[in-house]
Amino acid sequence: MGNQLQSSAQKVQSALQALGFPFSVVELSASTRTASEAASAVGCGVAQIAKSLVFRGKHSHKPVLVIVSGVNRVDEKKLRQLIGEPVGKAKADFVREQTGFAIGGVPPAGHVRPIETWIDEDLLAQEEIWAAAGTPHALFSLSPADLLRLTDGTVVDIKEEQ
Ligand code: 5CA
Repeated sequence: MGNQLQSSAQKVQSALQALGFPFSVVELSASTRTASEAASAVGCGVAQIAKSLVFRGKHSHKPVLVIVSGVNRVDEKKLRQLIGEPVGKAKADFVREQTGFAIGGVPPAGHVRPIETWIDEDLLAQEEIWAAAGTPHALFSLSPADLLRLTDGTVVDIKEEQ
């Protein structure tokens, strides 16, 4: 049977189970720290990687999670329009405090507290996507429809135009 997961990956696996999802976290020896590394590690396209990026409202200081396709960048002006205040990229310690996970392994759900979540519409064009599962060596796969159910996120046009 499978090997034991590292504790942060196990935290994600347990959270997924508790939320009623059957996804299996897989741990790879290769790095999955970046979207392109993650895509190479599982043999999928970079567009199929769901990056979970944390931003911070500049006035409210509230965390905002944006889940974007691995090939896209978040347009902070579009995010500002959506949440009604300017945003900045969260610093590493804020990410850990708000999600319970370190950058490079932030999952789309299973955080220490609920986070307002926005989802890049481009992810819906994929049949299968892969998301981080707590560590820079752990991922799980799911459909875009499951990502919506898992995160209760809102699908939006959020990418920077090239
Ligand atoms: N495991 C991979 C694939 S799912 C992953 O987590 N990728 S990621 O893109 O969602 O997370 C890495 C992101 O963290 C980078 O895109 C970058 O935007 C952000 N990041 C990296 N270093 C820092 C830093 N020092 N401060 C703030 N954000 C950072």
